[in-house]
Amino acid sequence: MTTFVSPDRIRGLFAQAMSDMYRSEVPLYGDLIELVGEINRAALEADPALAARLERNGEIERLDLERHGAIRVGTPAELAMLRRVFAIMGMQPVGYYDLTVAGVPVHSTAFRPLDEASLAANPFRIFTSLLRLELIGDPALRAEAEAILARRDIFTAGARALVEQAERDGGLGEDDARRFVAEVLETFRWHGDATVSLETYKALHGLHRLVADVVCFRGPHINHLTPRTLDIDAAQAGMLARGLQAKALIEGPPRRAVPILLRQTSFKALEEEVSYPDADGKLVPGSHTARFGEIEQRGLALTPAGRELYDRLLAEVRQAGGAAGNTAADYPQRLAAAFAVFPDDEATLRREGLGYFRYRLTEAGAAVPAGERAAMTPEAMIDAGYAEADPIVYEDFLPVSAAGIFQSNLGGGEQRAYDAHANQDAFEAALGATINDPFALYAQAQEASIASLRA
Ligand code: OOG
Ligand code: NI
Repeated sequence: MTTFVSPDRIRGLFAQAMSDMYRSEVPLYGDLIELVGEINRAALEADPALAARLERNGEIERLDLERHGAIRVGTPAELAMLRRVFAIMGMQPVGYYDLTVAGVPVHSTAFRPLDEASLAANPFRIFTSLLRLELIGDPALRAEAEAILARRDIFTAGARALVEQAERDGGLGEDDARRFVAEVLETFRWHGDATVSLETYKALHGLHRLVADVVCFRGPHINHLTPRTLDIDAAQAGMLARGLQAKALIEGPPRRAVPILLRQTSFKALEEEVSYPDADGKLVPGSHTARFGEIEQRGLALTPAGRELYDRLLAEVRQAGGAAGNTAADYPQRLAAAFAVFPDDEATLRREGLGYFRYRLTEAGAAVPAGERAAMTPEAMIDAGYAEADPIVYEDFLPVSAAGIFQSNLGGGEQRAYDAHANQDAFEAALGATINDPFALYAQAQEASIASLRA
Protein backbone atom coordinates (compact mmCIF):
# COMPACT_ATOMS: atom_id res chain seq x y z
CA MET A 1 0.00 0.00 0.00
CA THR A 2 1.33 3.46 -0.85
CA THR A 3 1.28 6.15 1.78
CA PHE A 4 -0.17 9.43 0.63
CA VAL A 5 1.71 12.67 1.06
CA SER A 6 -0.18 15.56 2.66
CA PRO A 7 -1.89 18.20 0.52
CA ASP A 8 0.32 20.72 2.37
CA ARG A 9 3.40 19.01 1.00
CA ILE A 10 2.02 18.98 -2.55
CA ARG A 11 1.21 22.69 -2.25
CA GLY A 12 4.73 23.36 -0.98
CA LEU A 13 6.25 21.52 -3.95
CA PHE A 14 3.94 23.34 -6.34
CA ALA A 15 4.63 26.79 -4.90
CA GLN A 16 8.36 26.17 -5.21
CA ALA A 17 8.04 24.88 -8.77
CA MET A 18 5.95 27.91 -9.78
CA SER A 19 8.47 30.26 -8.19
CA ASP A 20 11.40 28.58 -9.97
CA MET A 21 9.60 28.68 -13.30
CA TYR A 22 8.55 32.32 -12.98
CA ARG A 23 12.03 33.29 -11.89
CA SER A 24 13.52 31.85 -15.05
CA GLU A 25 10.76 33.34 -17.21
CA VAL A 26 10.81 36.82 -15.62
CA PRO A 27 14.23 37.59 -14.09
CA LEU A 28 12.91 40.81 -12.55
CA TYR A 29 10.85 38.61 -10.24
CA GLY A 30 14.13 37.20 -8.89
CA ASP A 31 15.28 40.76 -8.16
CA LEU A 32 12.08 41.39 -6.20
CA ILE A 33 12.57 38.23 -4.14
CA GLU A 34 16.09 39.33 -3.24
CA LEU A 35 14.98 42.83 -2.35
CA VAL A 36 12.12 41.59 -0.17
CA GLY A 37 14.44 39.11 1.56
CA GLU A 38 16.87 41.90 2.46
CA ILE A 39 14.10 44.17 3.70
CA ASN A 40 12.51 41.44 5.79
CA ARG A 41 15.82 40.58 7.45
CA ALA A 42 16.41 44.25 8.26
CA ALA A 43 12.86 44.67 9.57
CA LEU A 44 13.17 41.66 11.88
CA GLU A 45 16.53 42.86 13.20
CA ALA A 46 15.22 46.35 13.83
CA ASP A 47 12.09 45.14 15.63
CA PRO A 48 12.66 42.18 17.99
CA ALA A 49 9.06 42.37 19.24
CA LEU A 50 7.82 41.87 15.69
CA ALA A 51 10.24 38.97 15.25
CA ALA A 52 9.02 37.35 18.47
CA ARG A 53 5.39 37.75 17.45
CA LEU A 54 5.91 36.22 14.01
CA GLU A 55 7.82 33.38 15.67
CA ARG A 56 4.98 32.79 18.14
CA ASN A 57 2.35 32.66 15.43
CA GLY A 58 4.21 30.36 13.08
CA GLU A 59 4.82 33.15 10.56
CA ILE A 60 8.61 33.17 10.56
CA GLU A 61 8.99 29.89 8.72
CA ARG A 62 6.36 30.73 6.16
CA LEU A 63 7.60 34.27 5.50
CA ASP A 64 10.34 33.37 3.03
CA LEU A 65 8.05 30.93 1.23
CA GLU A 66 5.07 33.16 1.14
CA ARG A 67 3.67 34.07 -2.29
CA HIS A 68 0.44 34.66 -4.05
CA GLY A 69 0.00 34.28 -7.78
CA ALA A 70 -2.69 35.26 -10.26
CA ILE A 71 -4.20 33.58 -13.29
CA ARG A 72 -7.16 34.23 -15.58
CA VAL A 73 -9.26 31.55 -17.26
CA GLY A 74 -11.77 31.67 -20.08
CA THR A 75 -14.49 29.08 -19.43
CA PRO A 76 -16.51 27.53 -16.61
CA ALA A 77 -15.02 24.12 -17.47
CA GLU A 78 -11.47 25.47 -17.02
CA LEU A 79 -12.41 26.98 -13.66
CA ALA A 80 -14.11 23.79 -12.48
CA MET A 81 -11.06 21.69 -13.37
CA LEU A 82 -8.77 24.15 -11.59
CA ARG A 83 -10.86 23.74 -8.47
CA ARG A 84 -10.21 19.99 -8.56
CA VAL A 85 -6.49 20.51 -9.19
CA PHE A 86 -6.10 22.98 -6.33
CA ALA A 87 -8.14 20.82 -3.93
CA ILE A 88 -5.45 18.15 -4.23
CA MET A 89 -3.00 20.76 -2.93
CA GLY A 90 -5.27 21.73 -0.04
CA MET A 91 -6.41 24.98 -1.65
CA GLN A 92 -10.10 25.92 -1.54
CA PRO A 93 -11.98 28.89 -3.00
CA VAL A 94 -12.29 31.75 -0.49
CA GLY A 95 -13.99 35.08 -1.13
CA TYR A 96 -15.79 36.44 -4.20
CA TYR A 97 -14.48 39.50 -6.03
CA ASP A 98 -16.45 41.43 -8.64
CA LEU A 99 -14.05 43.43 -10.82
CA THR A 100 -16.62 44.76 -13.29
CA VAL A 101 -17.15 47.78 -11.06
CA ALA A 102 -13.61 48.74 -12.01
CA GLY A 103 -14.15 48.13 -15.70
CA VAL A 104 -12.48 44.72 -15.81
CA PRO A 105 -14.77 42.02 -17.30
CA VAL A 106 -13.96 39.26 -14.80
CA HIS A 107 -15.00 37.93 -11.44
CA SER A 108 -12.67 36.08 -9.15
CA THR A 109 -11.93 34.00 -6.09
CA ALA A 110 -8.73 33.07 -4.29
CA PHE A 111 -7.73 29.45 -3.85
CA ARG A 112 -5.94 29.08 -0.52
CA PRO A 113 -5.55 26.81 2.50
CA LEU A 114 -8.34 27.19 5.06
CA ASP A 115 -7.05 26.17 8.46
CA GLU A 116 -4.34 27.68 10.61
CA ALA A 117 -1.97 24.71 10.51
CA SER A 118 -2.06 24.57 6.70
CA LEU A 119 -1.61 28.33 6.41
CA ALA A 120 1.41 28.09 8.68
CA ALA A 121 2.85 25.22 6.62
CA ASN A 122 2.59 27.20 3.39
CA PRO A 123 0.00 29.90 2.70
CA PHE A 124 0.35 29.80 -1.11
CA ARG A 125 -2.69 31.37 -2.75
CA ILE A 126 -3.81 31.89 -6.31
CA PHE A 127 -6.09 34.76 -7.25
CA THR A 128 -8.17 33.22 -10.04
CA SER A 129 -10.32 35.22 -12.42
CA LEU A 130 -12.97 34.00 -14.84
CA LEU A 131 -13.55 36.03 -17.99
CA ARG A 132 -17.16 37.21 -18.41
CA LEU A 133 -17.63 36.98 -22.15
CA GLU A 134 -21.35 37.64 -21.69
CA LEU A 135 -20.40 41.26 -21.04
CA ILE A 136 -18.82 41.67 -24.46
CA GLY A 137 -21.13 43.76 -26.58
CA ASP A 138 -19.93 42.57 -30.02
CA PRO A 139 -21.78 39.27 -30.69
CA ALA A 140 -19.57 38.19 -33.61
CA LEU A 141 -16.35 38.68 -31.68
CA ARG A 142 -17.83 37.10 -28.60
CA ALA A 143 -18.75 34.02 -30.62
CA GLU A 144 -15.26 33.93 -32.08
CA ALA A 145 -13.69 34.13 -28.62
CA GLU A 146 -15.95 31.34 -27.40
CA ALA A 147 -15.02 29.16 -30.35
CA ILE A 148 -11.29 29.70 -29.77
CA LEU A 149 -11.63 28.85 -26.09
CA ALA A 150 -13.69 25.75 -26.89
CA ARG A 151 -10.81 24.38 -28.97
CA ARG A 152 -8.17 24.46 -26.25
CA ASP A 153 -7.43 22.17 -23.34
CA ILE A 154 -5.29 23.96 -20.78
CA PHE A 155 -4.49 20.73 -18.89
CA THR A 156 -2.11 17.97 -19.92
CA ALA A 157 -3.42 14.41 -20.24
CA GLY A 158 -1.09 13.49 -17.38
CA ALA A 159 -2.57 16.14 -15.11
CA ARG A 160 -6.10 14.99 -15.86
CA ALA A 161 -5.21 11.36 -15.17
CA LEU A 162 -3.52 12.19 -11.86
CA VAL A 163 -6.46 14.34 -10.71
CA GLU A 164 -8.78 11.41 -11.33
CA GLN A 165 -6.41 9.04 -9.57
CA ALA A 166 -6.11 11.32 -6.52
CA GLU A 167 -9.87 11.77 -6.28
CA ARG A 168 -10.48 8.03 -6.64
CA ASP A 169 -7.78 6.89 -4.19
CA GLY A 170 -8.02 9.79 -1.75
CA GLY A 171 -4.49 11.07 -2.28
CA LEU A 172 -1.17 10.75 -4.08
CA GLY A 173 2.06 9.00 -3.12
CA GLU A 174 5.37 10.87 -3.22
CA ASP A 175 6.31 9.98 -6.81
CA ASP A 176 2.84 10.67 -8.15
CA ALA A 177 2.73 13.95 -6.23
CA ARG A 178 5.94 15.03 -7.94
CA ARG A 179 4.60 14.01 -11.35
CA PHE A 180 1.34 15.82 -10.59
CA VAL A 181 3.20 19.04 -9.78
CA ALA A 182 5.27 18.79 -12.97
CA GLU A 183 2.17 18.17 -15.11
CA VAL A 184 0.11 20.94 -13.51
CA LEU A 185 2.98 23.40 -13.90
CA GLU A 186 2.57 23.11 -17.68
CA THR A 187 -0.83 24.80 -17.48
CA PHE A 188 0.73 28.01 -16.13
CA ARG A 189 3.73 28.24 -18.42
CA TRP A 190 4.26 31.21 -20.71
CA HIS A 191 4.05 30.59 -24.46
CA GLY A 192 5.83 32.92 -26.85
CA ASP A 193 3.48 31.91 -29.65
CA ALA A 194 -0.20 32.78 -29.67
CA THR A 195 -2.91 30.44 -30.94
CA VAL A 196 -4.56 33.09 -33.13
CA SER A 197 -3.59 35.45 -35.92
CA LEU A 198 -2.33 38.94 -35.15
CA GLU A 199 -5.54 40.27 -36.67
CA THR A 200 -7.72 38.26 -34.29
CA TYR A 201 -5.48 39.23 -31.37
CA LYS A 202 -5.90 42.91 -32.25
CA ALA A 203 -9.67 42.59 -32.57
CA LEU A 204 -9.95 40.92 -29.16
CA HIS A 205 -7.48 43.39 -27.69
CA GLY A 206 -9.78 46.13 -28.92
CA LEU A 207 -12.56 44.74 -26.74
CA HIS A 208 -10.28 44.73 -23.71
CA ARG A 209 -6.65 43.78 -23.31
CA LEU A 210 -7.73 41.19 -20.79
CA VAL A 211 -9.92 39.42 -23.34
CA ALA A 212 -6.88 39.05 -25.62
CA ASP A 213 -4.74 37.86 -22.72
CA VAL A 214 -7.18 35.13 -21.77
CA VAL A 215 -8.30 33.99 -25.21
CA CYS A 216 -5.24 34.11 -27.47
CA PHE A 217 -2.87 31.75 -25.70
CA ARG A 218 -2.63 28.05 -24.98
CA GLY A 219 -3.24 28.50 -21.29
CA PRO A 220 -3.56 30.81 -18.29
CA HIS A 221 0.08 31.81 -17.88
CA ILE A 222 0.89 32.91 -14.37
CA ASN A 223 0.87 36.71 -14.61
CA HIS A 224 2.60 37.56 -11.33
CA LEU A 225 3.90 35.98 -8.13
CA THR A 226 3.97 38.18 -5.08
CA PRO A 227 6.30 37.86 -2.10
CA ARG A 228 5.28 39.22 1.31
CA THR A 229 7.31 42.07 2.75
CA LEU A 230 7.30 43.32 6.33
CA ASP A 231 7.84 46.93 5.20
CA ILE A 232 6.27 47.85 1.90
CA ASP A 233 7.34 51.50 2.03
CA ALA A 234 10.98 50.41 2.26
CA ALA A 235 10.40 47.86 -0.50
CA GLN A 236 8.79 50.50 -2.73
CA ALA A 237 11.77 52.81 -2.20
CA GLY A 238 14.11 49.87 -2.88
CA MET A 239 12.30 49.07 -6.14
CA LEU A 240 12.68 52.65 -7.33
CA ALA A 241 16.35 52.72 -6.25
CA ARG A 242 16.97 49.61 -8.35
CA GLY A 243 15.37 51.22 -11.35
CA LEU A 244 12.29 48.99 -11.31
CA GLN A 245 9.26 50.77 -12.73
CA ALA A 246 7.14 50.61 -9.60
CA LYS A 247 3.62 51.96 -9.88
CA ALA A 248 3.32 55.32 -8.22
CA LEU A 249 0.92 54.38 -5.50
CA ILE A 250 0.63 51.70 -2.84
CA GLU A 251 -2.88 50.20 -2.96
CA GLY A 252 -4.90 49.68 0.21
CA PRO A 253 -4.80 51.39 3.60
CA PRO A 254 -2.18 54.00 4.51
CA ARG A 255 0.91 53.19 6.57
CA ARG A 256 -0.12 52.77 10.19
CA ALA A 257 1.25 51.71 13.58
CA VAL A 258 -0.91 48.57 13.40
CA PRO A 259 -0.93 47.37 9.79
CA ILE A 260 -4.42 46.32 8.66
CA LEU A 261 -5.54 44.14 5.76
CA LEU A 262 -3.24 44.36 2.80
CA ARG A 263 -1.01 46.95 1.10
CA GLN A 264 0.31 46.20 -2.39
CA THR A 265 2.44 47.72 -5.08
CA SER A 266 3.61 46.40 -8.43
CA PHE A 267 6.03 47.09 -11.25
CA LYS A 268 4.70 47.70 -14.70
CA ALA A 269 3.89 44.78 -16.96
CA LEU A 270 6.55 43.87 -19.50
CA GLU A 271 6.01 44.19 -23.22
CA GLU A 272 7.09 40.79 -24.52
CA GLU A 273 7.70 39.43 -27.99
CA VAL A 274 5.04 37.03 -29.18
CA SER A 275 4.54 35.46 -32.60
CA TYR A 276 1.13 35.07 -34.17
CA PRO A 277 0.41 32.36 -36.77
CA ASP A 278 -1.16 33.60 -40.00
CA ALA A 279 -3.57 31.57 -42.16
CA ASP A 280 -0.70 29.51 -43.66
CA GLY A 281 0.83 28.84 -40.25
CA LYS A 282 3.64 31.33 -40.86
CA LEU A 283 4.63 33.15 -37.65
CA VAL A 284 4.15 36.92 -37.61
CA PRO A 285 6.09 38.85 -34.95
CA GLY A 286 4.20 41.00 -32.46
CA SER A 287 4.06 41.60 -28.75
CA HIS A 288 1.86 41.18 -25.70
CA THR A 289 1.89 42.83 -22.29
CA ALA A 290 0.62 40.82 -19.37
CA ARG A 291 3.22 39.82 -16.83
CA PHE A 292 4.36 41.98 -13.96
CA GLY A 293 5.80 41.92 -10.45
CA GLU A 294 4.06 42.74 -7.20
CA ILE A 295 4.87 42.89 -3.49
CA GLU A 296 2.55 43.06 -0.54
CA GLN A 297 2.44 43.65 3.19
CA ARG A 298 -0.18 41.86 5.25
CA GLY A 299 -1.73 43.07 8.49
CA LEU A 300 -4.65 42.54 10.84
CA ALA A 301 -7.75 40.77 9.47
CA LEU A 302 -10.76 43.04 10.04
CA THR A 303 -14.20 41.97 11.27
CA PRO A 304 -17.25 42.94 9.18
CA ALA A 305 -17.50 46.13 11.29
CA GLY A 306 -13.83 46.96 10.69
CA ARG A 307 -14.15 46.19 7.03
CA GLU A 308 -17.19 48.43 6.68
CA LEU A 309 -15.24 51.28 8.19
CA TYR A 310 -12.30 50.58 5.87
CA ASP A 311 -14.52 50.47 2.77
CA ARG A 312 -16.33 53.65 3.75
CA LEU A 313 -13.17 55.65 4.40
CA LEU A 314 -11.54 54.43 1.22
CA ALA A 315 -14.61 55.27 -0.86
CA GLU A 316 -14.75 58.76 0.65
CA VAL A 317 -11.15 59.51 -0.26
CA ARG A 318 -11.51 58.15 -3.77
CA GLN A 319 -14.73 60.03 -4.45
CA ALA A 320 -13.23 63.28 -3.19
CA GLY A 321 -10.44 62.77 -5.74
CA GLY A 322 -13.00 62.93 -8.55
CA ALA A 323 -12.06 61.35 -11.86
CA ALA A 324 -8.39 61.27 -10.86
CA GLY A 325 -9.35 58.82 -8.10
CA ASN A 326 -6.24 57.54 -6.41
CA THR A 327 -3.90 58.95 -9.04
CA ALA A 328 -4.32 62.51 -7.72
CA ALA A 329 -1.02 63.88 -6.42
CA ASP A 330 -2.33 64.55 -2.93
CA TYR A 331 -4.03 61.14 -2.60
CA PRO A 332 -1.58 59.69 -0.02
CA GLN A 333 -2.09 62.72 2.27
CA ARG A 334 -5.87 62.60 1.93
CA LEU A 335 -5.86 58.86 2.55
CA ALA A 336 -3.83 59.24 5.73
CA ALA A 337 -6.09 62.08 6.90
CA ALA A 338 -9.28 60.10 6.30
CA PHE A 339 -7.92 57.09 8.20
CA ALA A 340 -7.15 59.19 11.27
CA VAL A 341 -10.56 58.11 12.61
CA PHE A 342 -9.65 54.42 12.31
CA PRO A 343 -8.27 53.32 15.71
CA ASP A 344 -4.59 52.52 15.44
CA ASP A 345 -3.65 50.60 18.56
CA GLU A 346 -4.26 46.92 19.13
CA ALA A 347 -6.22 47.27 22.37
CA THR A 348 -8.79 49.64 20.85
CA LEU A 349 -9.11 47.62 17.65
CA ARG A 350 -9.77 44.56 19.79
CA ARG A 351 -12.16 46.13 22.28
CA GLU A 352 -14.19 47.80 19.55
CA GLY A 353 -14.42 44.52 17.65
CA LEU A 354 -12.77 45.92 14.53
CA GLY A 355 -10.18 43.15 14.07
CA TYR A 356 -9.67 39.45 14.74
CA PHE A 357 -7.17 38.38 17.40
CA ARG A 358 -5.56 35.16 18.53
CA TYR A 359 -5.57 34.83 22.32
CA ARG A 360 -3.17 32.80 24.42
CA LEU A 361 -2.63 32.20 28.13
CA THR A 362 0.25 33.84 29.94
CA GLU A 363 2.16 31.94 32.62
CA ALA A 364 0.13 33.75 35.26
CA GLY A 365 -3.05 32.73 33.46
CA ALA A 366 -2.01 29.09 33.29
CA ALA A 367 -1.58 29.11 37.08
CA VAL A 368 -5.24 30.14 37.57
CA PRO A 369 -7.73 27.26 37.95
CA ALA A 370 -9.66 26.54 34.75
CA GLY A 371 -12.99 27.01 36.54
CA GLU A 372 -12.09 30.57 37.45
CA ARG A 373 -10.86 31.33 33.91
CA ALA A 374 -14.04 29.91 32.38
CA ALA A 375 -16.05 32.61 34.13
CA MET A 376 -13.95 35.47 32.71
CA THR A 377 -14.27 37.28 29.40
CA PRO A 378 -11.13 37.37 27.22
CA GLU A 379 -10.83 41.12 27.89
CA ALA A 380 -11.03 40.56 31.65
CA MET A 381 -8.31 37.94 31.33
CA ILE A 382 -6.10 40.37 29.43
CA ASP A 383 -6.72 43.07 32.07
CA ALA A 384 -5.77 40.59 34.80
CA GLY A 385 -2.58 39.63 32.96
CA TYR A 386 -3.84 36.09 32.36
CA ALA A 387 -3.96 36.37 28.57
CA GLU A 388 -2.39 38.16 25.64
CA ALA A 389 -3.60 38.61 22.07
CA ASP A 390 -1.88 38.89 18.68
CA PRO A 391 -3.46 40.12 15.46
CA ILE A 392 -4.69 37.41 13.09
CA VAL A 393 -3.15 38.10 9.70
CA TYR A 394 -5.35 38.87 6.70
CA GLU A 395 -5.02 36.02 4.20
CA ASP A 396 -7.28 37.36 1.44
CA PHE A 397 -7.48 40.13 -1.15
CA LEU A 398 -9.19 43.50 -1.59
CA PRO A 399 -11.38 44.20 -4.62
CA VAL A 400 -10.50 47.90 -4.96
CA SER A 401 -6.79 47.09 -4.71
CA ALA A 402 -7.10 44.20 -7.14
CA ALA A 403 -8.82 46.53 -9.58
CA GLY A 404 -5.94 49.00 -9.14
CA ILE A 405 -3.42 46.25 -9.84
CA PHE A 406 -5.34 45.14 -12.95
CA GLN A 407 -5.64 48.74 -14.18
CA SER A 408 -2.02 49.68 -13.69
CA ASN A 409 -1.05 46.71 -15.80
CA LEU A 410 -3.56 47.28 -18.55
CA GLY A 411 -1.95 50.52 -19.61
CA GLY A 412 -3.16 53.76 -18.01
CA GLY A 413 -6.06 54.95 -20.13
CA GLU A 414 -7.86 51.64 -20.50
CA GLN A 415 -11.11 52.40 -18.72
CA ARG A 416 -14.33 50.60 -19.56
CA ALA A 417 -17.72 50.60 -17.99
CA TYR A 418 -19.79 47.43 -17.79
CA ASP A 419 -23.35 47.68 -16.60
CA ALA A 420 -22.86 44.42 -14.79
CA HIS A 421 -22.88 43.58 -11.18
CA ALA A 422 -21.62 40.89 -8.90
CA ASN A 423 -22.91 37.46 -9.79
CA GLN A 424 -21.57 35.04 -7.22
CA ASP A 425 -24.22 32.46 -8.13
CA ALA A 426 -22.98 32.28 -11.71
CA PHE A 427 -19.38 32.05 -10.51
CA GLU A 428 -20.21 29.23 -8.11
CA ALA A 429 -22.16 27.41 -10.79
CA ALA A 430 -19.08 27.59 -13.03
CA LEU A 431 -16.83 26.52 -10.19
CA GLY A 432 -19.09 23.64 -9.23
CA ALA A 433 -18.77 24.51 -5.55
CA THR A 434 -19.66 27.20 -3.07
CA ILE A 435 -17.10 29.79 -2.03
CA ASN A 436 -15.89 29.91 1.57
CA ASP A 437 -16.66 33.07 3.53
CA PRO A 438 -13.38 34.62 4.72
CA PHE A 439 -14.96 36.26 7.78
CA ALA A 440 -16.19 32.89 9.03
CA LEU A 441 -12.65 31.48 8.80
CA TYR A 442 -11.12 34.32 10.85
CA ALA A 443 -13.93 34.15 13.39
CA GLN A 444 -13.32 30.43 13.75
CA ALA A 445 -9.59 30.96 14.40
CA GLN A 446 -10.37 33.62 17.01
CA GLU A 447 -13.02 31.43 18.69
CA ALA A 448 -10.66 28.46 18.85
CA SER A 449 -8.05 30.59 20.62
CA ILE A 450 -10.65 31.84 23.11
CA ALA A 451 -11.77 28.29 23.80
CA SER A 452 -8.17 27.34 24.54
CA LEU A 453 -7.98 30.13 27.18
CA ARG A 454 -10.70 28.38 29.11
CA ALA A 455 -9.60 24.80 28.70
C1 OOG B 1 -5.10 39.75 -10.65
C2 OOG B 1 -4.99 41.07 -9.97
C3 OOG B 1 -5.35 40.98 -8.49
C4 OOG B 1 -4.09 41.16 -6.29
O1 OOG B 1 -3.04 40.95 -5.67
O2 OOG B 1 -4.99 41.88 -5.85
C5 OOG B 1 -4.22 40.55 -7.63
C6 OOG B 1 -4.71 39.76 -12.09
O3 OOG B 1 -4.13 40.75 -12.57
O4 OOG B 1 -4.97 38.74 -12.74
O5 OOG B 1 -3.40 39.74 -7.94
NI1 NI C 1 -1.59 40.08 -6.90
